[in-house]
Amino acid sequence: MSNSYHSILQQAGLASVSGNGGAAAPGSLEVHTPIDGTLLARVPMDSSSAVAAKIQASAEAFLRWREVPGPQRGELLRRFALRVRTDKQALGKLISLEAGKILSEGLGEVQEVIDICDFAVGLSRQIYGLTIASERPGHHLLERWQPLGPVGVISAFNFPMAVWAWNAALALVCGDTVIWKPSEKTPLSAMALHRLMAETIAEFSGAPVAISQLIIGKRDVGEQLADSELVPLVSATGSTAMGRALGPRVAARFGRSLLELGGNNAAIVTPTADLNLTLRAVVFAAAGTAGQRCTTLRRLFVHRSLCTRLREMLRKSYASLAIGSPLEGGTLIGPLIDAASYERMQATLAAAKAQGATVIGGERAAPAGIGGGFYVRPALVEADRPLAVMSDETFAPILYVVPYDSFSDALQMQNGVRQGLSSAIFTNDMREAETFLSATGSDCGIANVNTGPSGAEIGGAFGGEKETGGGRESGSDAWKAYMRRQTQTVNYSSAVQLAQGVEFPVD
Ligand code: UN1
Repeated sequence: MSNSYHSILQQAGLASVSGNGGAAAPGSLEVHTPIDGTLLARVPMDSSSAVAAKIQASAEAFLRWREVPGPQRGELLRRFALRVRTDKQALGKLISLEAGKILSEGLGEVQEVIDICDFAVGLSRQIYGLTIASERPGHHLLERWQPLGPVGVISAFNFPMAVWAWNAALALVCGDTVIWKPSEKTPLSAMALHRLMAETIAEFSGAPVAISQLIIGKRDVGEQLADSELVPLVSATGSTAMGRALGPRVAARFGRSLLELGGNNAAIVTPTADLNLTLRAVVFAAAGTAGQRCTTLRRLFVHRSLCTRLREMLRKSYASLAIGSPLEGGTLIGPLIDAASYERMQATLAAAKAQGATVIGGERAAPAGIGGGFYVRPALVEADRPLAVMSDETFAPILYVVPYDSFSDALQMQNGVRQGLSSAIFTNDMREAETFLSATGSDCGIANVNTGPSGAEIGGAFGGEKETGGGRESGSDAWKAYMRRQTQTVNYSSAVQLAQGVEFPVD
């Protein structure tokens, strides 16, 4: 392994799992960098009895953690965020190395971790309930939020730190404990971040160390979390196929799931759009992160009067995108995560061609000095109407560009897919913008005006409708998903009074 990779692992506190020359135990998890395929580490996986023990320890830790006052729980998150700030560079580089994101996006992801912790610190003093008007004299009706229990968090490779943090920061201040199963493609990012949390907890008196657990493994580990009656909530980010398998398993035991699944995000470009602004926003949203965000822009509907012009602008801009190692300054497009992802992209482009589209780009790229890795030139797919292939999410940089004639057609095309995560409109027409944001407009969880569908701030609730799974994480009142709602009635009169005027005289 190159010295630079080794030093990234070392700076992130992972020297012990790397650099052993591949002499690790059989059956352990191999981690390769998507940059050039180098083996970074062989990580030990948790056996099913180890997973069961961690779930049990989490359930026991919950019994103590739920009694710690909210603001003190917030103090734990404040201290954790200080550590993350100190290690931001090291963690950002590790994300680049393990997930292939360009450094600025790796650092941006660590910033999301910090931001949600700050949010959670504030939240820890704002877990408000309600006082409700009682229909009975001398009665007090309340709604109160109680800690829920151990929360399972299953995260995806493309946000190997932030997705856990959105869940864990809220869950921990809500008095829950957390059991994290990261993607098997990115366990190192999880180990590095979780180590900081474990150290923070160890130095924090009053917090049992088991309130935050990390389990490394494959699908069977996720299934164990899904099936455990000790885990009242499983929050899972990943493909729709994963959610379709997981959701019913959790529901079968009446557990709750919070699902963030596939997106198939669109943007509409109307005649009054500022084209320079639109171009910049579209190229980041569609090609940034090599098309591997669930909020990535995949479908662009452009008013026919602008379509030729915007297609030309996009072709020119795409041709100049710097493809290469995500660790190099100046690179805008890093590698796809693996060979399977590359194959799926090529299959989708072949299908688009077969359905009559013109494909520009999409071919494998070989950045100078890198032997290995699956780099691609981001693809533009120009079609005259929506194609069958556009109804599925391909987790790669493919942007379909389709003209529209009437605004209502554009809206219909944008909403006409099974997924409902994010959406955008580029316009300076107030009526179009407001219609897009109205009940008859975008049907997605996120709707933006003059900014792309990706790169959401943590302050808003994050998630989407339809096959995206309906879950909401991160800001706004998403914290309520991590708590148990309790309606409380207190009778401070000296008489028994039944609701609805029911009479039941007893001697
Ligand atoms: C994801 O791709 O899984 O809005 C989440 C964004 C990020 C989150 C993406 N804040 O692009």
